[in-house]
Amino acid sequence: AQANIGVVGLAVMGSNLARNLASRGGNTVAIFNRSYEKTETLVDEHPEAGFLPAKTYEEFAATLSKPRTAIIMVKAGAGTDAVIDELVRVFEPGDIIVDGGNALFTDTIRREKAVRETGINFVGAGISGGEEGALNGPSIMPGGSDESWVTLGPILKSIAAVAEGEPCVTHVGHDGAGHFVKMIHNGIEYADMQLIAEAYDLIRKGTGKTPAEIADIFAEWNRGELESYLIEITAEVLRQVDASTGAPLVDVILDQAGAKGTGAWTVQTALDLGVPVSGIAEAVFARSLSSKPAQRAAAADLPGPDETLDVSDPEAFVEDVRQALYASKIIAYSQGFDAIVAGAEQYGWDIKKGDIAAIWRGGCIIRAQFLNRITEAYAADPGLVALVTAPYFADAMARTQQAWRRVVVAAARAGIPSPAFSSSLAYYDGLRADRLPAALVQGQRDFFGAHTYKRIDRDGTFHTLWSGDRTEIEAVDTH
Ligand code: NBP
Repeated sequence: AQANIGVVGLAVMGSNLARNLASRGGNTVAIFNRSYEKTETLVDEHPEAGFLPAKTYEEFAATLSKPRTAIIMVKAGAGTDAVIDELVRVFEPGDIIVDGGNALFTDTIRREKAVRETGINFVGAGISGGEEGALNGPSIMPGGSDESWVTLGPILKSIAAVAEGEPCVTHVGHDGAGHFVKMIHNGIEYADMQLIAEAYDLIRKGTGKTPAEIADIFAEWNRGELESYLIEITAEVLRQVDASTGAPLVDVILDQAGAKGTGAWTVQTALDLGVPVSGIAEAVFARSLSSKPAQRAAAADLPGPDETLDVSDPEAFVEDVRQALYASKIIAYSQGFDAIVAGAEQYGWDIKKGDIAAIWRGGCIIRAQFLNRITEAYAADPGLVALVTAPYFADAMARTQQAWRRVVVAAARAGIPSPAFSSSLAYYDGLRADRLPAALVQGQRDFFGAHTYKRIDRDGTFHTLWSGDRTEIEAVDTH
């Protein structure tokens, strides 16, 4: 028997993806793992899948029909490089190697270039949805060549999540485009989670409601425009009671958030591209701050405000927080799409923004009702300069911005940290400002570094002779 697809790496993600390929996709699946016990276990536990196990890379290659297609699901980094070397050794020109791990997109660009020289196709594919998604349908963001998409497309469509009848997979763009978009997805996920956490914190401190009561609020929000997987699971987490203490679980979990690095990658990349992804950055920094127990302990006695959050009308306050959350969330997505646009320009990818929003509607962690609105916005105007300015989102800002301001003011007065809410609002006000104090910054730069400036009233580049008689001269722009 021959397999039409293979999976290398049978830890939790790889095993689940292999089972999905067999059960939902109806594929014949060859499987390989560095240590053979994992392969044996998977075959034994899932006879229904009809897996074709291989003990060596040679056997794995011999089991696959041509063009051979294999998905790597191993620990990102050196493990991925090691597996690619082995597959290149046993595969032939025209075959396809897919990396489904969480690779940094620049690694994917490097690998694609190196593998292409052997005549083999290399596809970096972002796969989102965790273990559950891998088994029942993830959102898949493949890059790579058009040629590989011909073979790979139908296979990936057979295992992807389905949203409103459409499989949540599209050929994102060449080489590292898929892993780039997956990285931005994770960045947005960081922002979304932080915003939800800030909303919870403000409601709890402002109204004294219990986590279980706040769970009901989130469940209610999940029936409206905020409907999303993250809002849904937030209600579940808040409702959970700790078995050993009887306390709400959220109260016994140590308040130090971990991170695996994809949020930081997004921010580092955005800094390189010059894109202000401030909501995502604040979310990454908020996790970093939470995980500094020594600094937090040392600062615990620093003075705070005299007032506490005094909410006279809890229902109105909760509604304000809901609107602040929605407005901030729009900013986070708008910034994430700005980063996609800038990345596409920098790396020469033809990325269809509306299609990206469409494949995020199912399977992945940020799946949400409002992604349809994003797809519509880019369909109506493919050259949209900022998502937040599209009519639907501009209307949403008009509707929510006053509540958003009330929430940020209340949080600041009561000393409740809300970095993502407040930085998103500052970004929004920065975008819409008629004049920015960037003019003064330009003046400062010209003063100490002769960096020159432009004028609003005539063309050219200018410099003031700050250490001389302070007259202005026309300068040659060397910057
Ligand atoms: P792990 O990231 O824990 O990796 C374990 C697998 O890598 C095992 O199969 C292991 O083989 C194999 N491996 C390693 Br480590 N080094 C190897 C090498 N040099 N040669 C061959 N195989 C090697 O597995 P996972 O948690 O299933 O994640 C797989 C990928 O999916 C990762 O890139 C991860 O970042 C990504 N991921 C994505 C999501 C998501 O939501 N999208 C969630 C979790 C993970 P062994 O059994 O012989 O040690």
